[in-house]
Amino acid sequence: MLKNKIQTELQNKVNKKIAPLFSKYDIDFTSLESGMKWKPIVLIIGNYSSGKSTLINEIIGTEIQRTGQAPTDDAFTVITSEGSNRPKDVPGSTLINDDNLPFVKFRKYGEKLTSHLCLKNIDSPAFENMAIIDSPGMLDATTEKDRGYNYMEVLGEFAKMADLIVLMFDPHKAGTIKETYSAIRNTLPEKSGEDRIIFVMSRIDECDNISDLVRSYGTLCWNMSQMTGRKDIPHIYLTYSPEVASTQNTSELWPQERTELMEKIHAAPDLRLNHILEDIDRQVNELQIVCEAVAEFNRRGRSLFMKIGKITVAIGVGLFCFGDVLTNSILSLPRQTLISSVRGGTFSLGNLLLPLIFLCATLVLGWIFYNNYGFKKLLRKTLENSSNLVNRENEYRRNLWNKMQGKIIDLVSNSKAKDIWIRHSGNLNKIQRFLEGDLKKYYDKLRS
Ligand SMILES: Nc1nc2c(ncn2[C@@H]2O[C@H](COP(=O)(O)OP(=O)(O)OP(=O)(O)O)[C@@H](O)[C@H]2O)c(=O)[nH]1
Ligand SMILES: [Mg+2]
Repeated sequence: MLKNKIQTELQNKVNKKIAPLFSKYDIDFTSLESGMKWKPIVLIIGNYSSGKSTLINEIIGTEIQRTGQAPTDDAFTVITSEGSNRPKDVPGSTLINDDNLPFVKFRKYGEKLTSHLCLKNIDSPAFENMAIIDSPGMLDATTEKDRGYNYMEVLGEFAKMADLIVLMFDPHKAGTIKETYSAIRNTLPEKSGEDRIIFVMSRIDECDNISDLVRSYGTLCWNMSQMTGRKDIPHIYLTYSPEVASTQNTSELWPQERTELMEKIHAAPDLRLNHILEDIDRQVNELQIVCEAVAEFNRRGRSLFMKIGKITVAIGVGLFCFGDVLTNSILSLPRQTLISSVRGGTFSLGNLLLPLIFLCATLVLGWIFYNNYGFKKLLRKTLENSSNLVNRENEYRRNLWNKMQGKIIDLVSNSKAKDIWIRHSGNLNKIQRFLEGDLKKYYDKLRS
């Protein structure tokens, strides 16, 4: 309950202090917003027939999901307890239009996904504060294209919302883990995403013997080290469903980590607040790097403006004093120059006319030069080498840059010459204060 209170408080703070900045820099805020809104989510993904629905039925204790040897599920099914106010089955079209649910963002994937999305409202106290999502099993790359929506991207979107992702494989398809993993990895926070995913090799009872199992396990480990680039292999849960296991005496023959896996899944809600903090942390850091880059571009624009301005003013003053001397010697106009009128004590306002015209014309030309040439050149040069807009001193900053580069280039290339006067330091301070003050406070609260 205390955690719920902290979550609401944090949500209010983000909406008040940070949300307006996201829209200022044209950064999508909806995923952060929807992430904070709903209950903890466990997402089950993996190859078709790897035992996803069987595991879910086991967790819930009823045959809520259909199971079968051929590809069975072609829909994303959200299973949760929403109370008696909601019907037992809620179609995708309702889900994507309900602002209180985090599925509005799926609207953009169109009718094909909407008709393959649904919510099953079950009567179970354990699921009042938790939802579990069953997903269509992964097929091969060519068949994926026939779904009519970008399956991998949608998977990534679900992964972003999830507090725990269970990635399931069976011994027959241990080699196809890579695509699924890379689809979700990029969507998770850089530093901590790893511990949101658990790897499960299911249906191990179907291995004929231990050496068969070891071979499959070895393939899986090899693929994992290839995709994570790490030598340490994360824990892989080796499980089977006792209810459908094919071998007799399975308990004696095979290791079984099903209970531990179940405990992990049931403990997922506890990770919720931490994940919300990590997500906010990641997105506010993304916002910060965008803000820094735009601020740097504007600073360069102002410094160029000052440089051109100084030269323009120097020329303007020169022409103000001596321009009429020049025209006088060439065209004999004006008859009396400003300097000679001052010297001869015959100065009148009329003597200022031509010098002022010179001065104003120079200033106007300077502005035109800055506007039509200087600023455009600066813009071109900056875009050619945009990566030096911000410091990218470490891996974390470089990754942030890679992720936000497109947005930064968009913002910079759409900026106008007059925009250089927009100061971003106030926004940067706000972001910094939020990261170092508010967010830290919540991390500490969570630890205590
Ligand atoms: N022997 C054995 N069979 C299993 C196990 N888990 C699931 N099965 C069977 O494997 C088949 C596929 O299981 P599902 O739970 O439907 O697999 P899924 O991952 O949901 O598949 P899709 O919905 O098609 O993506 C079913 O016939 C299950 O009865 C297991 O641990 N051992
Ligand atoms: Mg299924």
